Amino acid sequence: MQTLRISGLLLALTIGSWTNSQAQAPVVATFPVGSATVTVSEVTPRLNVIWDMVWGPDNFLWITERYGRISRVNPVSGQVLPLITVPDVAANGEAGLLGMVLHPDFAANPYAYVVYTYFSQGTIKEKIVRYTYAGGVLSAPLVLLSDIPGLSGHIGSRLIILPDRTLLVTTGDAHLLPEVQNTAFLNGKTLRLNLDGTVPANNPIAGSYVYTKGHRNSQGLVQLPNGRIYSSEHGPNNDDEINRIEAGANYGWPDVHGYCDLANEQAFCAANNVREPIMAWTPTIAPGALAYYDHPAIPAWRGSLLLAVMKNRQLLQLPLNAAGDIAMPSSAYLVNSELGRLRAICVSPQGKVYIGTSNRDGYGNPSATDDRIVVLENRSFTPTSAGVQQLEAAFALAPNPASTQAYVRLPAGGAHLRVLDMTGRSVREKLVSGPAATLDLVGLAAGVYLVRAQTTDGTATRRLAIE
Ligand SMILES: [Ca+2]
Ligand SMILES: [Ca+2]
Repeated sequence: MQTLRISGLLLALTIGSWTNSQAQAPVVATFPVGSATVTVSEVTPRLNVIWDMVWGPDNFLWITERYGRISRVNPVSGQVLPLITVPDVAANGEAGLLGMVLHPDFAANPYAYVVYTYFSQGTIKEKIVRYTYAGGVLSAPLVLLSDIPGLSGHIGSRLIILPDRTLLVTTGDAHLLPEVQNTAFLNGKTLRLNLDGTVPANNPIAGSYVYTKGHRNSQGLVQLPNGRIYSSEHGPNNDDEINRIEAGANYGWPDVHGYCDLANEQAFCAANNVREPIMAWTPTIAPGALAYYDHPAIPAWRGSLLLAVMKNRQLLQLPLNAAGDIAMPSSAYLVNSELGRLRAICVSPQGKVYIGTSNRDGYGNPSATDDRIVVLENRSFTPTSAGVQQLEAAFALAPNPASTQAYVRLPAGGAHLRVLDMTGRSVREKLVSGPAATLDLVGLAAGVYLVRAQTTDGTATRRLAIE
């Protein structure tokens, strides 16, 4: 029995009982992913444009609906527990209540951060507000940043909190194109804030919230455990994008669409140090939220971005290579399924993928039960022992790619390390008795290897590129 105390709310839950009750939910679809079978079943129906969905420290889904409501959803029973309907949300066209993130130390700092549009002197603006959770409600709004140029479309906006406890926020261009390349304006940017709303001292431009510029309408944002940040972005009639977000970079809009491949774009890109997307789609697909999957429950998805897609009605798996680029081919699931437009996505600690549909957003054909949350899971997966979970959590290699040596982090008791080449042949071995070691790589040819750590509990494997 795992017990969590959160803001005076005592939640006792037994992980095992979930699996049993979840298995009884009616099946919407099944499909193969590698050797696994993924089963899709409904968690809860009759919501209204699920814009964001995050896994809470209480093991509930926390969701925003675009018209303004924030709720906790029991992932087992599907029960929706409303927390608040934000009173000043301007839900107009694509605008409304958008992204949400919870404080990573929620027990000590029970805060939900949301971004939404509101009316200010007759025009739509966007703001970032912190709410405090207590007693089953969100209250005490604290505005961190307001007056971001807004509109009824092209307003982003997804939030994440980085390990240094700063907040990243994507803003859309709000159709104010001359402002997008101008760092004096906050639209068409990724912004970085301290959690009290002040500007971080180490932002790329002193005194400015702007972290990156040149974005059109970014509605997906995720950081991987290795620190890399990815965003998804809507293009016009061409060039939807996946970008690697790096401090101070320029992503080209509106002068560059997708890659720097046209003559006029090449000139602009060279003069302005434009960062090209790592993937672009023409015709467009309308990319929604991004998640990162790296759980053993669905092995063929490990190390991949998962992208919820609206217009093209599918879930895309974008496998990443060691350099952080997308390793083609990508795989599409739930294409034109009865679920329709997919917008919100999150992965639970048990390796289940939760998706929220967006059929009531004005672009879809909603059914009576839309919008819905569904869960994608490998029902045959048996969670591994606590020892293997500790090994999986601790085992890490750096740098990656490496050249002459790699530093290895392991559980306290160490492990037997083997470096395997792509034929599975062991090319180096080392017995390690503590939580850290150095692997000597001198003499190994450049390429991709597997590093396997074996303990008495089991094994874990990581990819290592040697350059
Ligand atoms: Ca771009
Ligand atoms: Ca182009």
